[in-house]
Amino acid sequence: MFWKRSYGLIMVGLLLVMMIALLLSGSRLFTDIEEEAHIEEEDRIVVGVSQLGSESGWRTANTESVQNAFTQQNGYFLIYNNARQKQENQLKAIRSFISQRVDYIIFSPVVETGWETVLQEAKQAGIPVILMDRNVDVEDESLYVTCVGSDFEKEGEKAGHWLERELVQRGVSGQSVNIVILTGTEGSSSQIGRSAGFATVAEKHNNWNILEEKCAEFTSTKGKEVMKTFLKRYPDINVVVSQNDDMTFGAIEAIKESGRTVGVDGDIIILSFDAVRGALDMVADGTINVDIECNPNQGEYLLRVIDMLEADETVEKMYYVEEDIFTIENVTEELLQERTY
Ligand code: GYE
Repeated sequence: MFWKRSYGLIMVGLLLVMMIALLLSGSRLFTDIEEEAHIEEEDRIVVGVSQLGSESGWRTANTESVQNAFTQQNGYFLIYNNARQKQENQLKAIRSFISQRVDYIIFSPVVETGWETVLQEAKQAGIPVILMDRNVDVEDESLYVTCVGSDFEKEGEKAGHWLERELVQRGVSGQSVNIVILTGTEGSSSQIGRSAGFATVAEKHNNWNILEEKCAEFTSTKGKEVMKTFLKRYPDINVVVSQNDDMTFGAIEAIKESGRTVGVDGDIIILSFDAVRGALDMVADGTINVDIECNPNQGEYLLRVIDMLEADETVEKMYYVEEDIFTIENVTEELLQERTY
């Protein structure tokens, strides 16, 4: 009896000792990993990225490019925030990056205005700010270090010049042409630049009638909605200029549902921007006449800029990414295979 009881006690005691030992070693193990992570983190460059949203295929590709660039293997610790199209969310994210004392702030400004105060705060905290994709409209350019993005005005001009050539080729350059324009987020660099660039070409042609220019927020749903109202209002549209592929997808749906046809063999000419994979497929099959490329792969460029800053080299105020223009003539099977976005 006694033997049995003391055996039981010994067993309970042993179990307790084992559990304590396990707990101790467990927590030690935990601390070790934490310490290691901490040390590694300290060596890494901490980057706070405020992405403006996830409105389009282009944006998804842009986010992926950034996330693939600022990896642990590349020596970075990335704090990423999606502002869901709201400037106030971007302001909040930037302020939180400042209070976390990140090494660099990167952000893609949803619109161009309203950034002075927060940029001043970042400057006072000594944190360099890099703009990606879109630009800001500030008097004091020292509020940001550099911008990696596209020449949106040039993109707009490319669209205009393509249309000039196309009308000549069709032998209708002397006739009146009715154009509608679907614009992206009002006040964003991409909207401002593309509108201005196209307008400079359009102004040279008295026979180009811009029937209406309306915001469809860079989304497919809005693109369809706005195109529907255009089709109801104007029975004689010849050309649609859509400032991104997502709006183009929606607009094409609306046009087809209305019984009209688009593209190379259709009666409405479609000009689009971005050249994401899905749209290039539609260029290849003749649904979209031309797509002005906007390159979302900006991660690599941003890495290079930070390398230069880390090496105390002077950087330029603006870095433009490389961009092409696509029609049925140059969208090859090979290009479609290679396209990563
Ligand atoms: O064209 C559009 C996106 O600013 C270049 O934003 C970017 C634009 C792009 O949502 O698809």
